[in-house]
Amino acid sequence: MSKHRVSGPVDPTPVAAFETPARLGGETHQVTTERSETLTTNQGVAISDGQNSLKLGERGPTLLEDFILREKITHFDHERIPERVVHARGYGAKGYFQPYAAWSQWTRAAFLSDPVIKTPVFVRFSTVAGSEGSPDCARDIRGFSVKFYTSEGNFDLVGNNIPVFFIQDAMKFPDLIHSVKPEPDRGFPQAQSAHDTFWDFVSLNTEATHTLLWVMSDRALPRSFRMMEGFGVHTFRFVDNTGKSTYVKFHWRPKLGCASLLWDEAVCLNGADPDFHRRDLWESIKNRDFPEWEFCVQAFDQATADGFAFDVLDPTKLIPEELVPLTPLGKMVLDENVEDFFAETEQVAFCPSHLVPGIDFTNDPLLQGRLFSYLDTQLSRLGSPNFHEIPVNKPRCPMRNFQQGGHMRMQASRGPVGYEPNSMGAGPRENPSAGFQSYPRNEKGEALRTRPASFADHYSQAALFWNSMTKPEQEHIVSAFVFELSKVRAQAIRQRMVCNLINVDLELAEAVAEGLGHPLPTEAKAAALVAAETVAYKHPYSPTLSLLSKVAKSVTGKKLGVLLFPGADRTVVEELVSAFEGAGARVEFVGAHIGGCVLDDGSNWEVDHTVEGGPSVLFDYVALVATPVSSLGYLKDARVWLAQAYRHLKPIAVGGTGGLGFLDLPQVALKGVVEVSGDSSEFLDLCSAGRVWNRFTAF
Ligand code: HDE
Repeated sequence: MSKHRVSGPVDPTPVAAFETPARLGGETHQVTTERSETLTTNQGVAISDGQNSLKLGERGPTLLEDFILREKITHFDHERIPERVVHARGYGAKGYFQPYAAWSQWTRAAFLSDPVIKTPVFVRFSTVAGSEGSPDCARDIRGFSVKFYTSEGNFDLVGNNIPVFFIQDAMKFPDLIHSVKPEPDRGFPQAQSAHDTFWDFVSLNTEATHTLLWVMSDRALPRSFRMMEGFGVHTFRFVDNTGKSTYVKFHWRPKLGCASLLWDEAVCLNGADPDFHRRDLWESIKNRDFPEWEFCVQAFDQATADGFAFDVLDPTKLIPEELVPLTPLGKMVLDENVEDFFAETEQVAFCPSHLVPGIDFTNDPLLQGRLFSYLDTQLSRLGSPNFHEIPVNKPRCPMRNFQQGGHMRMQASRGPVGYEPNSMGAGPRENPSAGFQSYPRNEKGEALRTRPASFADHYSQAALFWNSMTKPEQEHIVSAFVFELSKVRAQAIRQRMVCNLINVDLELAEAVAEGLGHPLPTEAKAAALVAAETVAYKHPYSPTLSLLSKVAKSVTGKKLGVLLFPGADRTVVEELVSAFEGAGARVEFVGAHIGGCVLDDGSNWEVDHTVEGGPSVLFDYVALVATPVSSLGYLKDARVWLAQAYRHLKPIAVGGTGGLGFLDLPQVALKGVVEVSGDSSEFLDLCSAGRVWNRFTAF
């Protein structure tokens, strides 16, 4: 009960410091006139007046000699750097990685060699298509980038929350991104794939079909970064001390399980709180609810790879876990928020080419292109080949070579020798045993611009994904296709896309066609069915692909919103807080006024939001503690608040003297709605089970 403060009457005297409520991090913001430090220019010169520029006479022109004004404005003018061309909208946090055991049977990487080693990490989550100021809850793939500051140098694992990608060859990346970004003539739509150019491109490039199914699924609407899986996508290699190579696919598994938003919820959230995901991450770290992931690999050898009906170098394919199970290698915990968003999250520079000994690339043609692209993009974004000297990018192990000069060079050269080898005994030397050695691949062949035949199957794994979904997940995929394609102006594009879907599943294609109101052309149907017979690879069902199968049966890490009415029963309020906080959830209060809500015992209960500022969409579960004497206007707001939660299939509790009668609903509609009084265990159980999926079948 301790965290929820009950305040007395409002003190009208001004205060020198204000606090964010304990539940939101309990920060103290100082508003003090006492000077602890002197304001200075960037040259360290103390500033006597920071409010007025230097003028000739009281009402005269500003003088050019005002170096303090010019320095301040010049710095301000240059505050922005180019945003990332993709993944511009992102949020970072810091933490550590620790292996569960020594993994030397697979890799010589030091950070995986001993369970006592804690390696610091910086992680950045992002959306792909939107610009830096776009909303968090857009339908999109999420970036999941991890920088491991290992004792042997930085290892960047720059992955996504979806295990496959749209294209097979780096050559197509600029086209893909141009198609999803705002159309160049009009500059919109922002952060959306629901427009002609994207669907034109992906319907012409059928290799995108598998990833499209993922992006139309609930995976593209994560509830929280903390409840999202991560994937390295490409096949990488581990290399051990003897030079033996083992293929690996990297996976991150969230400790809180997976959870996603409904489409309508995401749309509402983008208005109610465009920072929903970043706020969620920041608040949970601030509250010491540290997000955690298990780092896992699917490890396999060449013979196993040769036995698959797909090519492990094709980034549009995953390896079903039934074929190669996951081995958890260790855990990553994020326990520190960034101190300065720009210095860290904006300036962090991830490059898939940042490897450490013991890890190596494969010939995946998408990965090969990325090895060039990221270093190149940092030069234009951060403006200097010295971006590795920015603290967030700097290795935490000794770093020494003979590179010199360049914009914003920080590191001073030592002595007269700037080259190697040298005979003057100066500087670092190569280290053949500890140094990075590329895996000695034995490659030969002609220089060709071609795609291997082993990359030609574009549909089998899309079908596998579709078949592995539960009923609600399949319905969401259909609705997403219908929504997105309904925004496409060109009918031919809509038609082409629906015809492609016949190759995945006839029922899927028919459902989308019906939603759009376009009948499926009979010839396309017949041709696709014949083609389906010739598909080489058939893996009918992989339960681990379903997100719903990974939802944790617990309220831990989730949020309960309690709507309070004046005169609400304090014992009910306290019971909810103790039950939900005890189970690891957070509880926030919504009231008519931000100044608090007076409860039945006369105390003033602190609230976090007004009804308008705290719509029910912000919460996973909602409760209403009502009284029969409530004001009519507020009652109307409360009904809208609840109706939205009801529509979003959220468990609902109604407590206090108002009781369930308040809702004025027929008994049959009360699916997932319970009454709470002295004991909220029934409500807690309901919430632990997740959304009330069968609510609408109740009618
Ligand atoms: Fe990226 N990608 N990408 N990408 N990507 C960038 O690098 C690129 C791809 C991913 O939090 C850029 O620093 C090419 C796959 C993430 O800072 C850029 C190709 C995957 C992030 C770039 C791909 C990713 C980026 C933009 C195809 C999942 C955010 C800014 C050959 C495995 C990193 C930057 C962060 C960012 C290029 C494909 C993930 C332009 C050319 C596949 C998570 O360099």
